[in-house]
Amino acid sequence: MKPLSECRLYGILDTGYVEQERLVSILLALIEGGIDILQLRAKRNSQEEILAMAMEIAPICRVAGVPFILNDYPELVQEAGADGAHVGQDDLSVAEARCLAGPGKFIGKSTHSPEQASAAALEHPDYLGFGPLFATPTKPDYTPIGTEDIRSVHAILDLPIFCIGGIKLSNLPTVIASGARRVVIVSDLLQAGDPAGQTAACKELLLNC
Ligand code: TZP
Ligand code: MG
Repeated sequence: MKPLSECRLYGILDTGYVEQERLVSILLALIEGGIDILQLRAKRNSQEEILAMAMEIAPICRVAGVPFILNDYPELVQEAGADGAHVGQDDLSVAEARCLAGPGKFIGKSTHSPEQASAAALEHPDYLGFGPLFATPTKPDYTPIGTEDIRSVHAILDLPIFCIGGIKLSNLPTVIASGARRVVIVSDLLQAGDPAGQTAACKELLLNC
């Protein structure tokens, strides 16, 4: 499995964009395009549905060498065969999530300001999400934080930081020029006419920075 330090492009299978029947075909397209790490984010599905989807996704990611992260539900990580869980500011602490997910699993944490990022780093997650940089329909209730703090957060914190929120192929050069090394892209990959091609184009920009 790819180490997190080598992961640059984080894809999310968000069931708000992808209906269950298309999950696997979109996943295969994201893998073909070169995503380095994948999350299942299913805010409106039951725990049983999430487990069923995760058990379908996990072996595909395993074969591809792509770490597979569950949004929320660290307690399902073992049963689902996932590689970790992602928690938000209002969720369990990193330590609690780690305890539930079990040894050797990744725990990531969302942050929405430099202060939250510094505080979260003290919990020793395996990686941070930092954003939303821009307004995004995927997380509509959050105020965008812009790109100006990206460089300073990277200068202070020594762990993988994935910038997130409203990032698209079209604005990725600006995000990279602002200091980002890793990004999460959701809707711009899932809604693309050619998700594999869109993923590959984003990956190429990240590899050249
Ligand atoms: N957390 C902060 S922004 C966001 C999440 C889950 C959504 C990112 O989605 P998109 O479609 O790439 O803007
Ligand atoms: Mg959460």
